[in-house]
Amino acid sequence: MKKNVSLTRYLVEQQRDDGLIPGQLRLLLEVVARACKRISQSVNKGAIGDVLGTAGSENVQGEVQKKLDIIANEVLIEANEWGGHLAAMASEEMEGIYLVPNRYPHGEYLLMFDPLDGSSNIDVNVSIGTIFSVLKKPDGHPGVTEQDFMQPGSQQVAAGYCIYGPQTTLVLTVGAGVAMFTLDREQGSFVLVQENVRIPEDTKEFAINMSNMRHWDAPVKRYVDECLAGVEGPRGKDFNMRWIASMVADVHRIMTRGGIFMYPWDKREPHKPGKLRLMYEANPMAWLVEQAGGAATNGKQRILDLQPTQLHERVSVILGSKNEVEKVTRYHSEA
Ligand code: P6P
Repeated sequence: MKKNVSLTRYLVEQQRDDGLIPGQLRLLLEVVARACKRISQSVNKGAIGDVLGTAGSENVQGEVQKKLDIIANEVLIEANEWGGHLAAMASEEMEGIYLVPNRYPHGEYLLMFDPLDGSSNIDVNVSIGTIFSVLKKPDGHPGVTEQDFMQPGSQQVAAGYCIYGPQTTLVLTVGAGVAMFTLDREQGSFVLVQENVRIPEDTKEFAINMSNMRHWDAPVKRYVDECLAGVEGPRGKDFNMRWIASMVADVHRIMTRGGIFMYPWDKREPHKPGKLRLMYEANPMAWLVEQAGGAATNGKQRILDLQPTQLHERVSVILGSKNEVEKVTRYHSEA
């Protein structure tokens, strides 16, 4: 891998060499990266920057908003609205879509994001992150409506996340594999640290919130029980467990060393298909994982094949090492 390649150079070379990144999309990705840099600066200030704690408001999901949720959302809106590459945006923190104001030029892309995922970890200094997904606006009609966003994850043209942890690292795909860029604060730019990321097809590490065990469906219980049975059980090997309760951090671990992440449907709120959001959490993460050789289903179907009907719809998520995801999915089909 070439040394000291900036995100800009990487994107220019990808644009020039394989044409996967049209100029407008390259511009969009650079703007999102710059916004993530600014969010990282706010996150890193913590109490010093008076950015911790709640904002005293709730988002459309009825979740208490943290100050940093609102800051991150505003940074992404302000950074992206004037560039001319977007037609509209959508965010976990906003009920409806955000149309680019008429005073700015409009482009052909739709940007969705969870501006700061893992908010419950902000005040306790545990890694959090920004997740984003890019679609193309459907042709054939002027203006943009929420219906234009209702595209399956397989239609994404770019997806990524930025994890604000010991390093600030941007992880990105445009459909030609996954690359990772770590922020060099001295240069002020993201530097390529890994390309062609591969997730091992097998693993000994599973991630799920075990406190919900009594609410799980039988296939999930069967899978986790077999992991817990260890080397004496049907799996013939011992497993380790991790749960950071920050999807970006749990997924980054899987992108780095393999594993399986599960936030499945459970009996607590049976009318909801799951906790995580399809459009701006599950879809971008599912594409990244698949591009790195992993798999992602809702227990029954490939996540990227799901046809969305609502902007903030939820979904059951099982993703990571291919052979483990296939096992859990098979258990659902056998149930
Ligand atoms: P629980 C964070 O709030 C989040 O949306 C994901 O980042 C994370 O994986 C999950 O919820 C954690 O949920 O129920 O374990 O707190």
